[in-house]
Amino acid sequence: MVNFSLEGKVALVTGASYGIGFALASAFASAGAKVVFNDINQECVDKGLANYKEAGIDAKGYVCDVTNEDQVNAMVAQIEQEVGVIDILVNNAGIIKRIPMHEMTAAEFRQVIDIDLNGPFIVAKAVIPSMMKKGHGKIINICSMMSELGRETVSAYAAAKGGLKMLTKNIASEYGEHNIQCNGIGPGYIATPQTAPLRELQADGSRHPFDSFIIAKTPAARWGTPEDLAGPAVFLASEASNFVNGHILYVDGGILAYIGKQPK
Ligand code: NAP
Ligand code: GCO
Repeated sequence: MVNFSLEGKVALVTGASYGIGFALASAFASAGAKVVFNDINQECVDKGLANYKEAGIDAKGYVCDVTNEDQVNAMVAQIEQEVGVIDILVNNAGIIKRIPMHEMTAAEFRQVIDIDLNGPFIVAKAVIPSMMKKGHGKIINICSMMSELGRETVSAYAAAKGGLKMLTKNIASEYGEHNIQCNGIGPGYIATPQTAPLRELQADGSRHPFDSFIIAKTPAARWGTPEDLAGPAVFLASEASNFVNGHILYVDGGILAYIGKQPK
């Protein structure tokens, strides 16, 4: 019997007050997991708690900046004390800066790398020792189309997400013998606050050019929703994927397979 259940598991999803993280944590709760999440300040955590309560989910929220190792270690210790050892980690927290590379400051570049790549390292490092003691664990890193492709203005983000793909493969390699599986999910273009600027209607009411571009590049001819990622995430968090390790599962509606719809 294939086991997709997360019953009795503790799942930490970083940056999960809303957006993709919220959808994944909600799916984990539906599969039986006890959900914990963090966000960067109490206001965001409180908003997240209200969102989970509205969805009928009893989640616990913690204030923690994933780039701050002391805060991360303290949060993990508090979760272990209050809820239990973390069985499933989703490194979801992330930012993007869309700036032409020759105009981007080194500080801006470093900030994206810090949150999108150093953060997942710090949080994974914090949860692995207890997973090793427990004899199992699941780590899911939220990668991107930019783990494989580049585009104008997202140099820092692509570098971070490309690095996150390789960090995923390295954690899989180093900890597979401890029955810890580390995989990535590579979402396509998903309708969340992070991509809202790319979907804004133009002054004349027409679609944003980038919106039309993504529709033409996606065989499904639509943007993804956070809920499109839920099933793949539950699969990778469950025992059904115990022999899947070091894999980046692209959930992109077919973007990476498609040259794009030819202009009429
Ligand atoms: P989002 O709506 O911008 O949400 C990102 C979350 O991360 C927010 O809750 C944010 O909190 C939190 N966060 C940012 N910096 C943090 C830090 N230092 N410590 C803790 N939390 C932090 O993004 P999203 O679209 O849901 O994306 C979630 C993940 O999926 C990101 O890693 C993103 O790169 C990736 N992704 C997104 C897409 C897409 O099309 N949307 C596609 C592929 C991959 P605050 O609100 O407090 O800043
Ligand atoms: C962008 C978008 C993308 C998505 C996602 C695609 O500006 O190109 O924000 O980067 O966020 O990462 O998979």
